[in-house]
Amino acid sequence: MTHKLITFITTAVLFTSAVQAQTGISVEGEVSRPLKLTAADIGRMKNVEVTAADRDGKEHRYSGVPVYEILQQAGVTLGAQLRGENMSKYLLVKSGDGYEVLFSLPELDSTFASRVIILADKMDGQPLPAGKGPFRIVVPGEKKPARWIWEVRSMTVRFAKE
Ligand SMILES: Nc1nc2c(c(=O)[nH]1)N[C@H]1C(S)=C(S)[C@@H](COP(=O)(O)O)O[C@H]1N2
Ligand SMILES: [Mo]
Repeated sequence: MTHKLITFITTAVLFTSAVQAQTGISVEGEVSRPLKLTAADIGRMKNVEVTAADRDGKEHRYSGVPVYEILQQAGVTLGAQLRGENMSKYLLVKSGDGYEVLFSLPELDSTFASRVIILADKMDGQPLPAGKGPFRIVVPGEKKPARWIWEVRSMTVRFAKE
């Protein structure tokens, strides 16, 4: 191989992994199976649609993966296991711009919560607008969208218990 070709391939590989690192989401902390989810992995998971009002009170249809599906895949203590000391675990979601938001596990668990909090990748059938994606948490039924964290990079489960 010529030097130029090797340089080209190396650059292509580095670029591809940089893009994947940007769009992928890691699930870590108090999980039995840490995950590095690519956009393709997320695309294969259960997809749901919710309707929620944005900051201006305008309703939109958002679709994506229920956060509990992702946590279940990572082996987080949900469902029948969400009891005792596990009741003091929380999920911290981090974004590329340093913004971080917190959820308790019961508000994400389908056996507790009647609303479904999702990791959205579409609004009204279209990919999320530039700067608000590629993945954004959407919390239906909340009066302000401050927890609708965009550019999601990681989800970390931890114990708050002292
Ligand atoms: N990554 C990230 N997500 C974020 C924020 C932020 O600063 N960074 N701001 C939040 C706040 S405080 C609000 S009110 C909404 C605003 O969303 P909008 O710009 O789509 O109306 O996004 C939330 N998601
Ligand atoms: Mo806000």
